[in-house]
Amino acid sequence: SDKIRIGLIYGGKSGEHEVSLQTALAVIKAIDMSKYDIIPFYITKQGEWRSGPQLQGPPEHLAELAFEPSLVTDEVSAIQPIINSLQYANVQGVDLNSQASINKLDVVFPLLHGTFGEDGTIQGLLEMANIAYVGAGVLASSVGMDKVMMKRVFEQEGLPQCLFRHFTRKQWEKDNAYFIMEIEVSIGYPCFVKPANLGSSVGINKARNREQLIDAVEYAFQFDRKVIVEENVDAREVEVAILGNDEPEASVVGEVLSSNEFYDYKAKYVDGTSSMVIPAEISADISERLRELALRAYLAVDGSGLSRIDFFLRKEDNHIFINEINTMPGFTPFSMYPLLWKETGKPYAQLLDELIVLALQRHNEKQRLQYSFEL
Ligand code: G1L
Repeated sequence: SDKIRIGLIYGGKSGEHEVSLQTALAVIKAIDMSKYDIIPFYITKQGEWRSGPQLQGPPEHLAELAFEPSLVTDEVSAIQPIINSLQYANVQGVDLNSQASINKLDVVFPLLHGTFGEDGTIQGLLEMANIAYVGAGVLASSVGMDKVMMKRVFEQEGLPQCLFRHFTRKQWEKDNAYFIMEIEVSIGYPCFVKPANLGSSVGINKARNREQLIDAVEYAFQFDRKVIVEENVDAREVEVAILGNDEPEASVVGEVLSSNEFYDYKAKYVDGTSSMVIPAEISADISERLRELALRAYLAVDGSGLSRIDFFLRKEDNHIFINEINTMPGFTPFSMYPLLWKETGKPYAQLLDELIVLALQRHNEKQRLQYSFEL
């Protein structure tokens, strides 16, 4: 057929495996099958790639997306040879374009979260295979995944952020007294301790005193070799959705109401557990300022496709702090990102259409670039 062939990559090794499956199902249900063919690629929790047959319609149950090895069809050849090729040392010698089957895909949705999918690794794989994909590229994905790098980029762009300190495990082991002193003098208690590189809230703790700080740091080091300690701000949490490549657009502002200290992984990704107010009840001035800052943050990390930008709005004086950019936001029709666009006038199916166009545009522009020159 002359339909656009869409690959969906979902599942994965990370803790967000189920969320990824739910997101894939939501995309399959909403996408216009008269315009697109859907080819699913399921990654097991063990990291094994399993390609299913082209879908004829949405499956009735989530479990149908988690293919058993026996159901794996011929199309497993679509991506496995690329993975295999890349695993060989001689990457240069592999002609990725000769893997004809993968090139049958027009666009891929990498619906993966965590240290394998959101940090730029799957994006890099798709770049090397020369396949168009939806969302942030390698650079924006990895900057967005590392809180320290993200904050450096934001700082350079002059975006307002809360106070923070960071260190590696080695630095901490060598001189924790120094870091404790620094944190106590500049940030104070309570403060938040986080692994630098996890998308969700795993490994995060609030420390109210020195003893809790030390415990929280040791705990966070179980999840990353870099840890970041942040100031506690008594604030509302507001978010803006960004869509586009070089000329991105900002949505209306939404607010997350969380009774928790910090809204946890479940509330963040599993829909319905945290309540949202869209549009947020804030003044037009603050809303404009937030949207402008969100666009600057997006351009600063060289975003493409989409991102959700999260802010703190300090209760006492409405001071704005940028918290983070999320290049792979929650993405079911009931998640903040799609709801922000719905309120702004773009329903979910249209959002999918536009993301696909953006992916193809970026890919086509890249094809025109010259990667070497002849003398
Ligand atoms: F493909 C998009 F559109 F770029 C994309 C990819 C991934 C949008 C949203 C997400 N989000 C997720 O995959 C997740 C937050 C559900 C993690 Cl599993």
